[in-house]
Amino acid sequence: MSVDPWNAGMNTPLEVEDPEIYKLIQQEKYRQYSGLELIASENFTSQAVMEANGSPLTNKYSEGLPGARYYGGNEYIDQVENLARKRALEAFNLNPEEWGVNVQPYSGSTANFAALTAMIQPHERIMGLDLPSGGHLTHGYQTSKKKISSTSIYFESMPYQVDPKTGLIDLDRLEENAKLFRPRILICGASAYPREWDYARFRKVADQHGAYLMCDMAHISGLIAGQEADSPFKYCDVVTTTTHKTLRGPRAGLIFFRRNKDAKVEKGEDLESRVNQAVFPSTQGGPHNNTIAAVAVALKQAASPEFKQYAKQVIANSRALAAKLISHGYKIQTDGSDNHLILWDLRPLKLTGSKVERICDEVAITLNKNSVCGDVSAVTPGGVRLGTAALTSRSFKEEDFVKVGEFLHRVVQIALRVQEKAGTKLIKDFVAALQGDAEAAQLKKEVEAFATSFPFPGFDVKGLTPNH
Ligand code: DSN
Repeated sequence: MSVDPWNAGMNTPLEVEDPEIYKLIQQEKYRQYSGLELIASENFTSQAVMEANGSPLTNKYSEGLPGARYYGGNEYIDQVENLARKRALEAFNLNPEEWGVNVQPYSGSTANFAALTAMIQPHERIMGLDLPSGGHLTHGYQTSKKKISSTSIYFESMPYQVDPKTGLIDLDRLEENAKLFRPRILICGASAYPREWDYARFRKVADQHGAYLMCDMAHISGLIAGQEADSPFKYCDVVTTTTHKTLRGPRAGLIFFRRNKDAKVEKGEDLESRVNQAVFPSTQGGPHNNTIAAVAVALKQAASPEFKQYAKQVIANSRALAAKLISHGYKIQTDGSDNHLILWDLRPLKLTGSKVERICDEVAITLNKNSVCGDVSAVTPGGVRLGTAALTSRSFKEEDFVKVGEFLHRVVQIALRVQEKAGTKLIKDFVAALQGDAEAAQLKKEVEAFATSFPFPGFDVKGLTPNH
């Protein structure tokens, strides 16, 4: 059968149709496989999740909710979204009489903005953990010069912080400041906080001001689903999460809301209706149905007994890595970790996070620079953030993380030597001095040999090479 010219290529595999993009995908696969992935917000999702994510569900518009769409043809899409909603509640052991969930947010930032939009009016007040203390941009981040996040542009924000001496959230100061600021929403949850949350205390503070308590559990939602971290659901009114960090799904967001929160208000004005309206039509258009299907798959996996074992191992690995770094005399914020992440304070070594991140990139270790408590500038943070979720998905155990700690120790030795050679503190001189460094090249070889000796989930790594 002849093909119309405008349809040429529509049934051609990617490799043939667009070799440039195909090659870049292959190279990125090799990078993921051959390196040590320590970014605390990343993970490796499963083959089943990726199949659903790459499915023809991407072709469908379905604005609205199951059973009440603005477009026809949603018979199967409704079933997919209903399954995702049911599984989301099951994964977190929630009673559907008490909790509902919207599974349409495109990601964590949009979920958070929609959640705030649902609960309060523009210019009402929010309190979240300050970004340099480990909070997320969307918890109201602003600097003294500029309102950075839309959550500080459209709402009035006052942060709470960690105690610069202990690295722990200063709850007494939070409570004191809340008495002056009188927030309408108190936000708990963070992007870089290695310890458990005292949700009961947060609830107490919220109640002193008749405020909503919202938790952004994005980083630890997999640990909560695996019942290896305290659950915020007992205390919160709204809980948001991304689905691709410790939860190990595709990139997306969820908003859980209490069904009985505003029992006395008129139908259509209750929290459930407001959350659903805030997602669509207030802040989003058509849901990404392929992603919602992939989220449903990930949530099924997260409810399994094996996932509980995974969550347990993630934490055991994090503790093993923290202990290894401490054994080398390094400073870890809060001196350890209760979850999947570690904040490594490099300031006692007179190194910056940017330099260590740069060398790690050179030797196939991926992590990110991060503020540590007491940092004055967010532009040149004094530490790095490490996470164990991704490598645990590659079957790394405690002893493997001890080896990762050894590699990181060698990175620091190289960084100190290169900094000395550079002669200045400037990153450009540091990068120049790193060029052609034989010790870094040797370390990269060893890191890659180590990383490629582990299994890789989600896709076939056979035949992958650095160039294709
Ligand atoms: N960018 C994510 C993180 O790294 O924590 C949060 O959105």
